[in-house]
Amino acid sequence: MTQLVHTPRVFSGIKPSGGLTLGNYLGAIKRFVETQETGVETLYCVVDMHAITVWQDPAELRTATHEVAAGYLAAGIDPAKSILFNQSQVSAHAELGWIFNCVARVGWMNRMTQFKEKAGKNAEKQSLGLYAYPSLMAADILLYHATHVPVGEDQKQHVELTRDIANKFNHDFKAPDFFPVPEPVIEGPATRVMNLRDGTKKMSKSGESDMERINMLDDAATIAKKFKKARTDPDGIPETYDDLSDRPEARNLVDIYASLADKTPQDVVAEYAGAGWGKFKPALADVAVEKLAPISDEMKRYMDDPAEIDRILAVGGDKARAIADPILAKTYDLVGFVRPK
Ligand code: AQP
Repeated sequence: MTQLVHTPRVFSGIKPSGGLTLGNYLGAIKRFVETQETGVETLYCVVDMHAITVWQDPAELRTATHEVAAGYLAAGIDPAKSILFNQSQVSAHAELGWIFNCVARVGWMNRMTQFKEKAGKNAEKQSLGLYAYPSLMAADILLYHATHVPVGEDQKQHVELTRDIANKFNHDFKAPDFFPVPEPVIEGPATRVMNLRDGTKKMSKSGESDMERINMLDDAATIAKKFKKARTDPDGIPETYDDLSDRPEARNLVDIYASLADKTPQDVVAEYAGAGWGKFKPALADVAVEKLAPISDEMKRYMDDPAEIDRILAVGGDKARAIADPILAKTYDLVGFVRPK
């Protein structure tokens, strides 16, 4: 239905809440680049307004915004092919986000597992923004009438909530098909890269210990050390991938290898069947360094020239506003807001 009335358009974002991790790269950026090359219209955002849902030191937020933008560019996002910008440059995100706060129901927000995980036992002390985060994310996507949202597994529930918001808005304001009902696109062997110290938790920028994640700016020696110390079990690589189903740490390392090497996890298991970790971990570190070093070198080059990053983001912001402003104006008309004609 959606595809019949809306031209395919892809939106996704990454929040600058710290340095980029291998999870962000494999679960998001690598796939964003592949999507860009299919020729579909793509918008990629540094979602800085989401970052401040937890405290960010202002200077560190600026640096992290530059790092995420540098990560996009270094990995192959081409500003001539994709619209690359940071969220706070397009004020329509906040404006549509407010409308969606009035469409979404408190009960829907209460079901969001990411809030529960992040808030833990201290829900009362979290910012209201952290709780409302998913309706701002719905605005990010629907402001551009995006039809497809490539994300990691952890964001699936938020895209589903975006679908609910789109449907409710279209229904309440008697505007069938005004907002597309977007599809989450969750593909590949690394849709959920796990923490290197605990295979039941995902790898996060803001995880407690640096040893639990690979940062995109880690050097070769650090990458090798982190994989060497990654938690595993006494068994090595089994005969089949299915044998890894209840071995989360071991499966995670195989999945990371597969995604980096552009192989299937089944092929990786077949190649290393019977090998111990003493053989597999150095091979994993080698493939990681081979794939990540050129990206991190390029990231550093961009980060040495923040004015160039700012220029690219400003151009992207102009292009994003050109799509967003008419959609927001139409939304205001549907809601009944009076605005200058
Ligand atoms: N571990 C992961 N595996 C696969 N995909 C991941 N993504 C994040 N972590 C993994 C995907 O990266 C995109 C951007 O995510 P984000 O930075 O906006 O938010 P997040 O998912 O909350 O990321 P972090 O690293 O866990 O940040 P913090 O620690 O600050 O909350 C999304 O598509 C996400 O799925």
